[in-house]
Amino acid sequence: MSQQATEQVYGHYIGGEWVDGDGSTFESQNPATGETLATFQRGTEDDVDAALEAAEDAFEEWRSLSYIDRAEYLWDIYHELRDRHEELGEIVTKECGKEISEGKADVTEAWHMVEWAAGNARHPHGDVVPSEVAGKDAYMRRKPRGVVGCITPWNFPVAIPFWHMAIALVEGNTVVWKPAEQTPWCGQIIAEMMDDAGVPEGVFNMVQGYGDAGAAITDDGRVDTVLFTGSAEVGQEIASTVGGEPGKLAACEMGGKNGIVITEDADLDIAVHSAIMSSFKTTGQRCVSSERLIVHTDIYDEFKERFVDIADDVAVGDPLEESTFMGPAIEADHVEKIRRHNELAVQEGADVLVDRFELEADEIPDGHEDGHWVGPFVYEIDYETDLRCLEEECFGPHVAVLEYDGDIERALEIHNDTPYGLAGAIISEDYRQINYFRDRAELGLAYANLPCIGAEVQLPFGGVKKSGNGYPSAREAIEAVTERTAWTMNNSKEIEMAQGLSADITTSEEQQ
Ligand code: UN1
Repeated sequence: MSQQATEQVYGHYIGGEWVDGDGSTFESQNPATGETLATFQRGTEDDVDAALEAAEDAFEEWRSLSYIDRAEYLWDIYHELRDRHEELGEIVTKECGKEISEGKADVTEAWHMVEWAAGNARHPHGDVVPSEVAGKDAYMRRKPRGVVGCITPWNFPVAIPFWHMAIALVEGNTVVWKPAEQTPWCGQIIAEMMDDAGVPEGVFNMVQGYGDAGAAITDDGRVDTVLFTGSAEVGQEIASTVGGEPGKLAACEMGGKNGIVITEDADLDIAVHSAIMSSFKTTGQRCVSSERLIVHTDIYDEFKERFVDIADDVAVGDPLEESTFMGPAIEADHVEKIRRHNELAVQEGADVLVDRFELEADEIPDGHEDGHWVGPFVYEIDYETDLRCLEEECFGPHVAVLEYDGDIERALEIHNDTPYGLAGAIISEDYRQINYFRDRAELGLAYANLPCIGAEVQLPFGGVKKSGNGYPSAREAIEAVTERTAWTMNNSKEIEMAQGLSADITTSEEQQ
């Protein structure tokens, strides 16, 4: 599929073939203009069934290849992602509305992950473990789990699929993937890359569609591991269904209600810059975006003034323009969800500092009147423990400024008072405060003197509490798609046991 929208209806990719479904279709739309980009088959249980069968059939042959041979297919994809950087970055921007530097960064993050997974094929795997018994060699070895079901979100429509699939494939699993229904065009392109790279039939399968197709994947007994990145509601449902099935595993990375602690010892330039980036980049639609700024009373007024000044002014506009800071929200329903969160804050007593929810007509670029526009919403509220607006993720440019008085312990109390625990940051010049935050913040991803967005692929990615179980991305994902075997081999002709256990077999005759 090229960059031009066409009349064609794009299908699923199952068992190495492009296939149509039952004829029902859906469209991908550009959230900045409302224009239709392309039409796709909408997957059903039958399509998922065929994809799972293909994945199961392909598993034995795929697992029997060496790591290095499996990785070889991915190197082709790595080069294609790099060669088509500009073009694919634009497609990401057109389909999910992220401004163009973010569209391109999404593609860059994808090839970083492919590079990590394919490069890892040549690295040592597992451990040689000493045995108590000199004649024994013990190793830790890994085996692929089998069929991996991947469900990915729209906000990183190229990067996150590779977080899941690059590692699952190199480790010897086969894959059935459902891209987000908002970004099927990116899904189509990734499937074309797998096809071009000659990935053997059935090893990689893609079914386009909605949550019903996703559920058909995650609920099926043929799936050994589910890799999910997306909302907490769906993730929790998957984790609880899959958790009840012996032998099956779900690695889920979900949302956050991320906070930035700005102490009395903060450098305010760094504080304001980090807070603006974390709250409004990607129009607040990152699971690592920040929705709570926890600011010490000594610097509160100055921080607030500077933050509000910029929030009032950040450039919302055509995401294809390099001068744009924030593109649109993904879809009309999401704009409504953001509206409800803004209203909830007001109902709970918020004092609104910036309300650009309804943008001025001249802020909306020409020809983009049908886009899903929304601007920053900033409010202050007295911190209390049971405020829903401080607990529920909005996933938009919606942020609370909270004043605290006291020491770093107090800041952490407020910071940790959320059901989530994905990403967060501290802004301070005092290393003791920084280290306290590092050790006590309930988070999977923690930053000092930086925004809380922008994790690199070679780091673990994932959260604690309601945010997930910390598997997806790089090394940790290997745990989710493989089984470990503790393998011990005897080099002696005698059997000798550990722990002093007797290996003697006595007979009843010897007993008498
Ligand atoms: C997400 O927000 O859903 O750390 C993923 C980051 C990106 C990934 C974010 N590397 O901001």
